[in-house]
Amino acid sequence: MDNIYMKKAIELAKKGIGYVNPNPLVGAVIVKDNRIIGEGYHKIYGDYHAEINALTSATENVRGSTMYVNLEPCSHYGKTPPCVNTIIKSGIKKVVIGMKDPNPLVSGKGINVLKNNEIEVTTGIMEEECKKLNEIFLKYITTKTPFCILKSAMTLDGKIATYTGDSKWITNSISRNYVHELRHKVSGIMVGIETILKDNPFLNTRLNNKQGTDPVRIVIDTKGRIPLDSNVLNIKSSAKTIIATTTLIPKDKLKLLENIGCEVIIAPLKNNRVDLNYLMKALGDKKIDSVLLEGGGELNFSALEENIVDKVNMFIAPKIIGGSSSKTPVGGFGVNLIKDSFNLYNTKVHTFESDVMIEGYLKKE
Ligand code: AOF
Ligand code: ZN
Repeated sequence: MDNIYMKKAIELAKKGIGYVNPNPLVGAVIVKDNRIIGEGYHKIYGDYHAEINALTSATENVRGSTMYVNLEPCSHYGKTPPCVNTIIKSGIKKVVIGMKDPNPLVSGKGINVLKNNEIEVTTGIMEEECKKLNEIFLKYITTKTPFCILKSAMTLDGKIATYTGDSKWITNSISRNYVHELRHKVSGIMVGIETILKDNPFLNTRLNNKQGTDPVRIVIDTKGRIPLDSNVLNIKSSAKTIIATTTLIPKDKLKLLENIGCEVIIAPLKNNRVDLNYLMKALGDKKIDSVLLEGGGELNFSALEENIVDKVNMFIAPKIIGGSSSKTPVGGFGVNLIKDSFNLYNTKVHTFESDVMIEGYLKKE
């Protein structure tokens, strides 16, 4: 039964995807005599926590009941008072927790407070699923740098465009809708200047079935070459555009960009390019907890080399286009030997009709 109610809490938590960053996805269920009498989730950043929403929704007195929550209830005064205080006052008898809160402000303290107040606590229920659900939060809260997902789409013969540069579209519409779900989920989307010059993308979220949240657009532009009429600089969006550049940007171009409301980050140079580790820290300082890296190949290789990538989502479409000069998902210099490959762990294969997507992590669990 514990797993059934925890699954329900996870499902509720997922409703917050795209609205709560950089906070965690949290859902809570209150159970009495094997019946759900309350449920809630964290709906929007800075608003009530899941536990409070579940308690408020209860259809009967919660005294003596059990709360299921995917993340340890908080014990600190943040934007809201500690959830543990409200739980204790409510008369809840038992709290079943998916995972300990990695937030150093909480990290076990919430569990201790509950136990010290004669509340029975069980932890680690569906822990793996709970950690996966909050993989962005886990990375961000412990490192203050964004969780980075490298996404690319290629043909069966490993190309991202034909030799003429045509790339619309490699994958089918279901795969592309999934990518827009990803854009909705993350706080930032990052591309290199070559992608802007070639494709002039909008980098916004366009979902079939609902209004999505646009991620902050981040363009890596070492020399400040971005044209002022680029779509990313002119799009109507609630999210801003950040140009990550270096001192190689002409001063007047910097002024022009700032004048049109663009945020500019001047990063140090590393191998004549934007220092990506510096940039990740700077983005973390701006509360960007996650970045979807949509390449192209040069930037993708630098990102792997600089060790900023956490996860890869590689789409493969059953098409063959050939061309020795056609671009591939990861360019740059490449590694010398197979033993130097960037290996993926915990890989999973997803299918979107005839497209395949391989997901994997750069670090071993
Ligand atoms: C949430 N929603 O449902 C739970 C959270 O910034 P604050 O004051 O809202 O506090 C955020 C911290 O509270 C968060 O980092 C996590 O440690 C804890 N639990 N946060 O936003 C929730 N349960
Ligand atoms: Zn809380």
